[in-house]
Amino acid sequence: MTAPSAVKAALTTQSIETPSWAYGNSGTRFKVFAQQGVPRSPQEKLDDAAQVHRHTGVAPVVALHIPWDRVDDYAALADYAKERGLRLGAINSNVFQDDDYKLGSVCSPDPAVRRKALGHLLECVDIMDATGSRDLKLWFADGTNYPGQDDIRSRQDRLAEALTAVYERLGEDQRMLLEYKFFEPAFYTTDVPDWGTAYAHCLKLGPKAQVVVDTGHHAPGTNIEFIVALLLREGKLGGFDFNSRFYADDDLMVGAADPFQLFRIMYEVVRGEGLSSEVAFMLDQCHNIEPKIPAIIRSVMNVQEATAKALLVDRDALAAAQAACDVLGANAVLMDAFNTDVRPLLADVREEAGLDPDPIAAYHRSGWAQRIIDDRKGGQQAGWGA
Ligand code: LRH
Ligand code: MN
Ligand code: MN
Repeated sequence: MTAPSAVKAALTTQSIETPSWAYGNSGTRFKVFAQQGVPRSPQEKLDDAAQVHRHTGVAPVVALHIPWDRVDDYAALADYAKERGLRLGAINSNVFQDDDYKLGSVCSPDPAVRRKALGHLLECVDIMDATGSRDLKLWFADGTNYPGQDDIRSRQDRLAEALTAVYERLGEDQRMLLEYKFFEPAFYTTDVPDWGTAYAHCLKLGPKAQVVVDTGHHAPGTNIEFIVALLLREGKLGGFDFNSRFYADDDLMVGAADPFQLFRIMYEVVRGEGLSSEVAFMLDQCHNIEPKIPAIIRSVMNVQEATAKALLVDRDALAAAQAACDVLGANAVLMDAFNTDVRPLLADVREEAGLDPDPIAAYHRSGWAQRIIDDRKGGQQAGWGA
């Protein structure tokens, strides 16, 4: 059994990156239900992220989405984050919210559109230089809706060309994380639909290109932990976009739909030494109906709980059972860890770090929720596209 002190030590080193867009308003294509007190600027999103970090102690990094978080001075935004005990994380590019991208961005058949998209990606690297961010996250909405609409292979060539140009622009310590998604908004072909396509491109590009696994981007029933194990084994797992799904790309709180799946993923991370590596543990969620800050705190706690359970797996006993071909015994070792209530352990971890053992209760007591409702009057609330 892993010593509780080792489990606690590993838990305090984990850092969970929260997405700026989760603090803003979001919804479905049917309706955005605006909430009171929602940030009106990237700075106010950072103010909220600082509350998440204040109560959890493990969320010091915030991912930005460009142009949703466009500012005149990115270095000043990084300073603003630093003053609040935060740092800016992945820069998420956005080549999907412009009329020009109707037929795709870097894969579009139109060279002018491809140039525009590449220009944006390169601008994102400039922003990384200013913010000190390590990661550029690339997700392409590119694809086609109808058979014959465009040439599948030519689109791959165009993709490779753009990725190569971005790769060559990366600085020494910068990485590009290529995200895949099996469908939506394209419904027939998607140009980066799966880990295999992302991996093939990243492998050709080189070590600074890594795959990002958004847990909501798979067909139902996909064994995501297998993908995680494989990518880690190949040194190609750049990070996660954590969220959960019941149906499609639901972007619900991570661990809400299937905590067992999250545990299995985190077990493969622990098994593959991913906790102590460069893997970025990012959230990519939208809180459409629930209050945003406590939902993000809950998500951070869900990742911590899955990580704690994964760390508790008795790996010696598991290896012994596996070597002895003891199917039921091996499965029992894994299930023992999953069925352990790790909340007291995490409460200890927090108390030892000088935090309240119950981050959500502490947030509610802090008065922040009322303060932002009172203070954030006027102006345009942040949301998808703002
Ligand atoms: C695409 C995606 C990608 C985007 C984010 C807002 O579905 O997962 O990561 O940048 O949503
Ligand atoms: Mn994502
Ligand atoms: Mn998504």
